[in-house]
Amino acid sequence: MNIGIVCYPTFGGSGVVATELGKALAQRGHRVHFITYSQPVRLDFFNENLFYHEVYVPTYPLFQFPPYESALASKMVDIVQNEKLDVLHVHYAIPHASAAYLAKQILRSRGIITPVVTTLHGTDITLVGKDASYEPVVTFSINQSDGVTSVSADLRRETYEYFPVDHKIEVIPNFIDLHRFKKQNKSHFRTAIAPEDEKILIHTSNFRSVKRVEDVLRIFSGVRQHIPAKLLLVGDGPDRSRMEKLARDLDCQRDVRFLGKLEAVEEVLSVGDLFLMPSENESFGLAALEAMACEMPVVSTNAGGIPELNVHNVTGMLSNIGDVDDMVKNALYVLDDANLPRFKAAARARAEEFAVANIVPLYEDCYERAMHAALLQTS
Ligand code: GMT
Repeated sequence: MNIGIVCYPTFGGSGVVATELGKALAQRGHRVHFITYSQPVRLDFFNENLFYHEVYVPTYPLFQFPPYESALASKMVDIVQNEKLDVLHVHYAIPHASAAYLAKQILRSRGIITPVVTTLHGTDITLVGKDASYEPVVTFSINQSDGVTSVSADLRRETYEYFPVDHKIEVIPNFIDLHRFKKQNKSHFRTAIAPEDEKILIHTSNFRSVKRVEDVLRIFSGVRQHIPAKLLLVGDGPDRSRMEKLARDLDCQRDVRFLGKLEAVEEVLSVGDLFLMPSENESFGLAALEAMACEMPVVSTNAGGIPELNVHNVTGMLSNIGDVDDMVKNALYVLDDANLPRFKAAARARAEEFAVANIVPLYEDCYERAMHAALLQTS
């Protein structure tokens, strides 16, 4: 198949999933064309089936907001027509699904049928999409797609609850490259971080309020009152300096390291004993899946789609949002040497269920059905 993928190319779950999907599809023999405003961060190797087309947004003094959506739709038209794409797969509804709708109509006027698959990733529905400024466009473009997927059953439920969507939504969860994400021998790194063999807790995120990084620090502070421990924080974002201050206020700054954004996150995850995800909302929780693949159990909230990944008392533990005391209790339970080995093994085993080979064929089937649906509409 000749597939076009549209996504946000920077760090962030939806862009990572889209890029990894494109790479996996290329390895399975499909030709994949990325259409984005800059090179996706994980698209960092050569493969004869992978192509990248940059969306250029010309600016003009009149434009307070350069019209990205128009430039994107025009680029989609160009690539679909000239590269003879069979399907367009857009990740994150805003503004990709509506730009795809526009491109589809333009192509149709030229006699070209273009099936569009839209994947909902989370905040495009739970945070941004619900806003009245976007809702009508989001609803319309979801309903106009030929295939719609969501990354968890919970996100599908939320979409039906908050949007007048009459389209069937198929759940296709996030997936993981188990060859890249596996526990590596990083004993020198572990010794440098935890010279007294302290337990290592890890959190990775974009440091936005939905991640509740404050709870990460409070959980760590509570754990440290009972056992020696270290905390590694990977990522960066708006809340970082406030969190650095909070670490000092909680007097645990000597045991907390802010590592910033990292490409090789799997190397850090390889030294961890417990992953913390106290998010307010999380449609799936890709960061937790990456940690689990590296044999880290997860103490998380039961928000959104997290329980569809993290199985309570098997791969980790679940608590209500904001219940820091419960998460401290759960973390101590998981980290107990009598429990930790079984949690670690179960975390990896659960992650293996989300292997590329199990999930990517679901997208291939979805493309086939979308192509069929688009053809039916025109006959
Ligand atoms: O987590 C983020 O804030 C980034 C966000 C994104 O859209 O890039 O991630 C969302 O999509 C990921 C991939 O499908 C999911 O694993 C994340 O759970 C989801 N984040 C939220 O729902 C907050």
